[in-house]
Amino acid sequence: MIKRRKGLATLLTGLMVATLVTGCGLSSAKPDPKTAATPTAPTSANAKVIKVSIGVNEVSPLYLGMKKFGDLVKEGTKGKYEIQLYANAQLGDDIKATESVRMGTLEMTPPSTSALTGIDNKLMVFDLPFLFPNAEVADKVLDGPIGQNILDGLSAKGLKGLAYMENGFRDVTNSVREIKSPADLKGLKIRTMENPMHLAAWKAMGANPTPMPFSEVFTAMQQKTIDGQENPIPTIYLQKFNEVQKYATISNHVYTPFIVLFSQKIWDAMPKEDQAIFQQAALEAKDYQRKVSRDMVKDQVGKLRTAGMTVTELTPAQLKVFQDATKPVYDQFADKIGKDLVKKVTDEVEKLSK
Ligand code: TK8
Repeated sequence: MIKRRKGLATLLTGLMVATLVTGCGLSSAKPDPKTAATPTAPTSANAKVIKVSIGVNEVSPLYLGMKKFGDLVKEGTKGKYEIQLYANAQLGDDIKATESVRMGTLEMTPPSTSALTGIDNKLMVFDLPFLFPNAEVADKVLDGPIGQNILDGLSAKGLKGLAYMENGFRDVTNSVREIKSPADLKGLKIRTMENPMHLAAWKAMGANPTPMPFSEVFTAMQQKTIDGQENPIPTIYLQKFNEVQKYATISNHVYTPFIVLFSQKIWDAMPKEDQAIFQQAALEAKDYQRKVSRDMVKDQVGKLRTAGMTVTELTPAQLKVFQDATKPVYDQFADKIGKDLVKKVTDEVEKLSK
């Protein structure tokens, strides 16, 4: 719940202001609205605290994006709210943190959409392999009516969706061998997010997929209970996966959004003018965060090579083999997602890709 923290100084100030404004104590006269003291701008001691659970670390594009969000909210509400960021899934991994937000015991979390398919199957449309050809098309679909409609539908599930930030195009890493074709994946234990389509796609590519929460991935690779994982370049580099992975392949096999979620219960109790500031802050922070993420990808591929990883870039022909291997997943999950939504998204992507 939103908690008010009162420092003693603020309490005294508050009491003094209350005395002046309400007329109790020093004066019994009804305060004259023209001269009544304006409420003091909240200091951090009495700001309303909004806690945010973030699954990745403090140098990730996501953390930087949520910090930007917090700065914009603090500025826009003149310090009435304080956004407190908790990195590395301290308050729970994607699924657990989202459940806390739904219950209203946590204010916010920005998980990967892939972790939420248990809440709303429509989100699985973004897990369709090779759906988006580039980030510009992804932005247009996510920020357009299709993405907004999915955000709006989450309200019925106790989640106020504010915006989509960028997790990004996912690439596969492993500690066993260089991957140039699905055949190279044979028998490799590849960790996936807890999402049925990801499991199916990696099975279709010949791997042995193992779902687990993100916070367990580094240790599992270190202990070799899994051979590899798949995530965008900034996650691979900034979470130091190069320390436990020798090979990376730029497969860009799917684009994952992060979805900025607020507890609907807590949102509904907020003044409308505060809601508007939060919503605008999320939209501005999203644009900032996507740029941070894309700038990082540009130079972190080279940094992974400098750190000793073999980073393989696929030829168009090699990429097509992966695309063909994952095609059956579209039919396999069309009913679960909703055939009309799949068609709407693929038609929109085709139109935007011309
Ligand atoms: C972070 C996760 C993560 C995701 C994954 O909250 O689980 O692999 O890509 O980074 O959402």
